[in-house]
Amino acid sequence: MSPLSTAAPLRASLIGAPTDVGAGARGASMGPEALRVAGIVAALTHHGLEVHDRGNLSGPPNPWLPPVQGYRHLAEVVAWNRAVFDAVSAELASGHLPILLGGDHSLGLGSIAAVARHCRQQGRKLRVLWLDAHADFNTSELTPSGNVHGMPVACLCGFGPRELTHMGGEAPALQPHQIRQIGIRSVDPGEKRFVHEQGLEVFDMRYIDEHGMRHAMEQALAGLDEHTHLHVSFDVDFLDPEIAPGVGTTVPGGPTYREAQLCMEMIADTGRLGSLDIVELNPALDVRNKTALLAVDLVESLFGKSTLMRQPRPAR
Ligand SMILES: [Mn+2]
Repeated sequence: MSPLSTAAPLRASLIGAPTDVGAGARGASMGPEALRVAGIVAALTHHGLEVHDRGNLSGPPNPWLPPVQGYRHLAEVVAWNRAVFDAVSAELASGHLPILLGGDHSLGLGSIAAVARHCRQQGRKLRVLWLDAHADFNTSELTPSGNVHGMPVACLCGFGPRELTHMGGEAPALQPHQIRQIGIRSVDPGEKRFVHEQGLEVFDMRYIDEHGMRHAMEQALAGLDEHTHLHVSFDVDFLDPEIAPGVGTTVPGGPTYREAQLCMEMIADTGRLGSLDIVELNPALDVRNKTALLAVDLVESLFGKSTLMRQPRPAR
């Protein structure tokens, strides 16, 4: 273990994945650059992190075609997710905290598959917080659209095409009990039944209305210990569209600015954050980059307190 007196700064790596092949609207492909323009590197550096911007991954362009057998752009989604899987795996192996700059939320699949494999190899527990307006638990049979950004949680739990469910070798990458979904307020009817069948723990907006964000987060973060890797998959449409208009699939009635801040601060307080996705930011629909600026502001909260409270990471 590192001596306490020489606590090394937390090293984080930004991985841009400029694609919208999994989405139903074009524009999330511009997300990584909008987050950089909004100052994500300076914000994280300000909080004591050593930030390595790895630039952007590359992959196939968006062919903008209708779904084939229930999936839209499956080959392209697979290619982008493989690139994300490899990049996130490499950062974890070198002891860096990967921050995926999406891109649409189908990329959560490659990112979390890499994190799950890393945790299996290291014998660490994994908890995934899925901050989103949507459950993203569709399958090709249930989905009305075929857009794969509505399916990553189902794929991670083993339901989907083999190329996606087996991204990390073993399938399923995750068990439903490892996931907590927060802010959910738009679920397709068939998807809703499937979420219940699989026993996903969901803190939807009704729950947050009735019990408050503090109680929801206490429940979602319960049971973490020093052996737990916490992954946050932050879909920007989690936020209320009044404050975050720059997303492809706005749903009214999301968390307010203060509720979102509290959510991030409570995650920071655990000191367990090990990896992060920031996805679905769509600059084409934003207003003077305000949604990107808000996302950066919230990500600062996600790291602000934890950098002071965090234990020095073991030397590798
Ligand atoms: Mn999502």
